[in-house]
Amino acid sequence: MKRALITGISGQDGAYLAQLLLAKGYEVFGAVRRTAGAFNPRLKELGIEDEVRPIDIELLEFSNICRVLETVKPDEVYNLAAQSFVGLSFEQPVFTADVDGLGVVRILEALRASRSGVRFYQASSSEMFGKVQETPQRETTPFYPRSPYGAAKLFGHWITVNYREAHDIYAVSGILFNHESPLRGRDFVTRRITIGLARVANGDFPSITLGNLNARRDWGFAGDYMEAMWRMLQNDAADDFVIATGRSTSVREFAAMAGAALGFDIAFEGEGVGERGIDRRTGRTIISVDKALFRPTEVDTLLGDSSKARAALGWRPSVGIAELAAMMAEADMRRIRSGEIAF
Ligand code: NAP
Ligand code: F7E
Repeated sequence: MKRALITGISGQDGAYLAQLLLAKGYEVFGAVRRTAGAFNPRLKELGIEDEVRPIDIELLEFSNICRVLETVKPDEVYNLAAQSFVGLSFEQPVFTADVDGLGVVRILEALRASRSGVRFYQASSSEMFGKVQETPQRETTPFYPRSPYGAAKLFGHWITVNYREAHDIYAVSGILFNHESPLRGRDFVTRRITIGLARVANGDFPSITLGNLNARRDWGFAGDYMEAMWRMLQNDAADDFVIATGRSTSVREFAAMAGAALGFDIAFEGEGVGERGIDRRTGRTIISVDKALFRPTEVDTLLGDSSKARAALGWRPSVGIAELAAMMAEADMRRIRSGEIAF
C-alpha cells in the first residue's frame, strides 16, 4: 500500500485528491495547520473524513516539516498548502511569500536531508504567466507574475525545478489553470457568483457585487485536475506540465451560465463600474460592479495549452464550463435550501 502525504488537506484540492488516492488504495495522511476547530467540512461532504489520517503541519516551521516526514514516511508528497487567494496576497505579501515560496524549499530541504526517494508534487499556478507573453500558455511560455501570490508561486516552481536538477530529487511542478467545484472556497469569483446568485434566487438578497467582469480564465473542474497531479507522479521521469481545458471564459459569461442554471436570464448593460447584470424576466438588477473588488494589477486573460500532458500522461478534462457552472450553482442552492453551508 502506497502512502501519501497531502499538505493543505482542508482546502478544495486536498479533499478531492484524498478521495482519488483513497480510491486507488493509498494510505492518506492529511496535513493541516492547527486551528481552533478540528472539523474538516470538505472531507465530510465527500464522506471520507474518517479515512484520512490527520497530522498537524505548519509550512512556516522547518523542524515541524522534518518531523512530519519522519513520522509519516510517505512515498509521495503533494504540497497543496498555500495562501491561495490572489487578492489577499496584495495585503499580506510577506506571509504569502513565506508560505507559498519559502514553504516549498523548506519541504524540499527536508526531503533532501532524508535521502528517502520520496516523489514530490508542487502545486504551481497559471498565475505565474500573469501578463501573458503568448497565447495559449504552455510549459515554455515566459512567466510574468502580476501579484505577490504569482511571484511566490514562481519561486516555488523554480526551486522545485532546481532541486530536481541539483539534488536528483523526483520533484514535479504542476502548472494548473483555475479549477473549481462545489468545494471551492467562497473568496474565489466562481463560488462568489454561485453562492451569491443562489441566495438571490432564494430571495435572501436582492443582488450581488463583483469586480472585473472582463477578466477571462481557463476554468476546469477540480476533480479532473487531481487525476493529472497523480499521473505526473507516476511518470518515469519527473517533469513539469500545464493542466488546462483550452477554453477561456469571462467572469461575465460565467455569471450568465450560473444564473441560467438558477432560472435567471441575465443580460449585461452599461460599462465599467456602471455595468449591471439584469434579469430579463423581471427587469431587476441582480449584479452590480464594486470597484473595491478590482486588483492593483490584474491578470486579464488566461488560456492554457495542455497538449504535453495530453500526450505524455493521457490526461484530458471531462467537464465543460457550462456544466461546471451549473454543478456549482445547483450545489449551492441545495445547501441554502437545506440550511447546510459549512464552507
Ligand atoms: P485552498 O482551498 O485555499 O487550500 C489551501 C490549503 O493550504 C488549506 O488547507 C490551508 O489551510 C493550507 N495552508 C495555508 N497556509 C498554510 C500553512 N502556513 N501551513 C500549512 N497549511 C497551510 O486552495 P486550493 O484551491 O485547494 O489549491 C490547492 C493548491 O493549488 C494551492 O497551493 C493553490 O495555490 C494551488 N493552485 C490552485 C489552483 C485552483 O484553481 N484551485 C490553481 C493553481 C494552483 P487552512 O484551511 O488552515 O487555511
Ligand atoms: O479571480 C476577477 C478577478 O479570485 C478570477 C486561485 O485559485 O486561480 C485562482 O486565482 C478573476 C480575477 O481567481 C471578482 O479580478 C471579478 O481576474 O477567482 P479568482 P484567480 O485570481 O484567478 C489561480 C490559478 C490560483 O493559483 C489561485 O490560487 O475574477 N473577479 N470579480 C473577481 N475575483 C474575486 N475573487 N471576487 C470577485 O468578486
